[in-house]
Amino acid sequence: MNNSAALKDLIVYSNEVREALAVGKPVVALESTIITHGMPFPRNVETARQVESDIRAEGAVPATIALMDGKVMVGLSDADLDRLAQAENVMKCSRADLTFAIATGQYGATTVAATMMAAHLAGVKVFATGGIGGVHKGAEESFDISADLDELGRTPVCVVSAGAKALLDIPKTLEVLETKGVPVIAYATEELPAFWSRESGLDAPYSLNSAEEIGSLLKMRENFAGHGGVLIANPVPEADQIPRAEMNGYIDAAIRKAETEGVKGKDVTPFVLGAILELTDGRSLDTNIALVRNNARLAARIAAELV
Ligand code: PSU
Ligand code: MN
Repeated sequence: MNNSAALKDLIVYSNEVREALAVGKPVVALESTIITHGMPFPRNVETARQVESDIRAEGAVPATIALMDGKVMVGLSDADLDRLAQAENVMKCSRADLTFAIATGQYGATTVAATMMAAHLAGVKVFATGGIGGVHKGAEESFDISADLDELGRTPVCVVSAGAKALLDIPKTLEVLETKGVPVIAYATEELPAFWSRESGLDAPYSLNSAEEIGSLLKMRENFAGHGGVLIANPVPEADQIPRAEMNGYIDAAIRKAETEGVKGKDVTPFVLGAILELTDGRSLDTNIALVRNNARLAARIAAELV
């Protein structure tokens, strides 16, 4: 048995997801790091439930992915979601962490990379998140480049995001995505969105204006052997955004705080997000929730094009 077959055997589907896959209903994968490391309790669980119901309202089925008791959960019950959201010391799991979390039976929240792996093995082609990890500012010194980029380069899942957070080096992130062969497509805008802000100051490599057009691109891409993922960058709704100039001030301050406190490695993103939450008096969280919901709705419409 090869490794991916073994990982596949560890998948536990919720009844709703199993039935949806069996009858060919659209399914949208959701990550869990955003719940455990991206947002504070209880708004994390409220948001996770809200996003699931947004997906159902569009006629698709949500498949929130997490690691629990040595299994890869694809679709969480309400009780599982509560257990995960309230558990202490949940591991943030990217590709490098999956085996450890599974082997030791710990609770693991999956990042974009790990969620893509599980979604692909489960047969789920579309995944909604907030923002992807990328090349961190100062990566030329720290070498901090998210495994999300590598996964996008190798795993054929469409990731619907609100672009890359401006706490990353967005131009370098785009360069790496290009190197890894990942089409980056802005939705209904020519400019690459930057998570909390609709603007990044950078042109998006490509732009498409409907779920239908994105669906046909994905169907075309399936014909290419060895293709990896596609990244959709969906701008946060105007009414919910924090403009770029204002956001840059908060981001710089939060990164300085992380440096002063010596935060390193996989702790950097959660720490900086927490610092930004404080600096914006909670406004960044409202924006984060709005953009995840917006991405979930678009992902559901894209998933409907693929069935
Ligand atoms: N962006 C957010 N909240 C998050 C993340 C990104 O607003 O919680 C998470 C995602 O799971 C993403 C991960 O895949 O951070 C990237 O972490 P790293 O840079 O360590 O790969
Ligand atoms: Mn990192």
